[in-house]
Amino acid sequence: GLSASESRGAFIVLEGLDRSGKSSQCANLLSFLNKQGIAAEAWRFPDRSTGIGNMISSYLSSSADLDDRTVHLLFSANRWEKSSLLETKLREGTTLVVDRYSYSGVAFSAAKGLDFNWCKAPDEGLPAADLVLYLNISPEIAAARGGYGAERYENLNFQKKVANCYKRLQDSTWKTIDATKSIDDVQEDIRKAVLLVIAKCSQGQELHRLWS
Ligand code: Z5A
Ligand code: MG
Repeated sequence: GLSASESRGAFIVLEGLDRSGKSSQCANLLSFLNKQGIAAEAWRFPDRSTGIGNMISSYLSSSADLDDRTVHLLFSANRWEKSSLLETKLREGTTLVVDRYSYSGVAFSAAKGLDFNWCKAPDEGLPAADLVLYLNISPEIAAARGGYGAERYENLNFQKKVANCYKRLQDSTWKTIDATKSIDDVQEDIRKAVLLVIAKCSQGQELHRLWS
């Protein structure tokens, strides 16, 4: 683990329903941070580049059918396989802007009907985000945006269940962002919150672990 007082990068996660704008905001945030001279990388989960990520990808595109618990554990394993690199990056002072993380893992699987605490268990002990930016939008407004409907979970009823599960995960590290504003206005709100957390982490804020 990281001792208090050691300067490090911040672990920022963007969460929210499908089409809430996470990927667009991550890309904008990364170029903003880099322009400010802040060392930062953009990551995303699932990381489809690994062997496990490949299995997840074919499941999401519906070309492979997997049991719900099996796919849940694959998503979790996909985070564990990246976790030591993730910690190394933070310790080296790199801020990570991460598009989805364990919070998606729990929200999506619990929305399918799996037990909420069972869903949390495999991610216990992973690095916890310093800041979770929850891009808040109704499933109806999100569905009206481009590209909706291509993958497995993209239907209104399911997205409503996901939103309820996200609510149960919120703690003091979460900041709710109004994702119905324009892309630029959402980005403004995100930058303010992110710069504060980056400053705290550079002063040595301790890295926490899920789920504490
Ligand atoms: N999943 C899981 O089950 N378990 C896990 O552990 C994890 C994930 C980690 C793949 O995710 C699926 O995996 C996902 C959860 C599940 N479920 N599904 N389906 P993904 O991250 O690969 O999903 P995605 O396809 O990249 O996109 P997304 O997340 O659905 O969208 P987004 O990144 O939030 O939005 P966007 O791509 O930035 O924007 C969407 C569109 O809206 C685009 O046309 C934008 O130009 C437009 N947009 C964005 N912002 C705005 C604003 N402010 N106004 C108007 N229009 C906007
Ligand atoms: Mg996305």
